[in-house]
Amino acid sequence: MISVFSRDHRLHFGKYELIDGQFVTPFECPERMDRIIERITKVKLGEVVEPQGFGLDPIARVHAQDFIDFMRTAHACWKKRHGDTDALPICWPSRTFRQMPPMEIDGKLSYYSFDAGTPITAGTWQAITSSINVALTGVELIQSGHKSVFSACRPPGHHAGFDMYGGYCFFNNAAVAVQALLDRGAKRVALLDVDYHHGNGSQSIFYERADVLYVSLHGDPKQEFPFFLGYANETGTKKGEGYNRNFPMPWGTQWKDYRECLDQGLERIQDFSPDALVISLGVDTYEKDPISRFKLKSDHFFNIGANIAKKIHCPSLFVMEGGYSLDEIGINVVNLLTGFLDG
Ligand code: Q9C
Ligand code: ZN
Repeated sequence: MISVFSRDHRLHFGKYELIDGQFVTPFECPERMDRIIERITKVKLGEVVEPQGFGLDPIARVHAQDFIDFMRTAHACWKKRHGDTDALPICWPSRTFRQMPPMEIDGKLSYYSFDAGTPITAGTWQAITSSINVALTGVELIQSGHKSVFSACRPPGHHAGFDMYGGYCFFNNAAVAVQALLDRGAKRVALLDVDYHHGNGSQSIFYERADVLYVSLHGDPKQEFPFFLGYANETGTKKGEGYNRNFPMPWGTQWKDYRECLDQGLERIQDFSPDALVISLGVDTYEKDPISRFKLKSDHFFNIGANIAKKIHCPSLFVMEGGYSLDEIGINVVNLLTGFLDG
């Protein structure tokens, strides 16, 4: 399988995220991607190519223009006020507050974000635009005839919505890829999200649409981040009614139960008969993931890949999302991709 990768991901490296009542070095760190690429090279999965540039227009197909402008200028504005530290929000426009972006950078960070785990740094803009280019180069390769492609996106994207960032995500790489596939002629695209966390951004972006089917397997939001989206009764609305499918699962979920949900999700995708499949590929479902609570073992990632390949026969773009166990992230990602190729 061909992979797309850019070293620019290293330019995003926050110093702090707020977790369990403390500021700690972010789990979402550059070493994650280094480990993945090391493993791809070691097992000779296939060629690794650099991304092309696509500009900002494909991002504006999914994200608000004011949000894109905010992202481009956020750290420079922050630096003027506070110096070259991580830009982090301090409060949120919760219930009963006005929903509008204020003038000052501190207020803007609060308005556009939904958590304090997603620092904006001096290199974040370059890293997130590069991550989008990695996804879009994947689209280009799919359209030039590759049956499957791995886009080694970092930072990840599935928590990012129309005008909202958080959960380590800024721009929604998978959603931008889905929209690009549609803009280039696909009639229906399925987005399968196997990251441990619900992809609230991806769900919201496509919630009213019937040309994109979103299927997600994740930790139950009544227990797990992002807490406020991802329930089974969220099925889409208006034209999109029936085109959103959530499989929330409890802490401690093992392969046997996970597999049943995966099969159901894949059956729904089969019925949809998509022209292309995008997979939001997170491996934070792994038993030793430091921030997650599912119990999948490394071998089970082969099975996930193989089950996808057995049931869905259309061009497939894998877009990297989460996974935080540094020692096994490369193994688990490559197991899933290899399982897909062998399946
Ligand atoms: N105690 C992705 O996997 N922090 N984002 C959770 C749990 C945020 C994960 C805190 C986790 C975001 C792409
Ligand atoms: Zn995740």
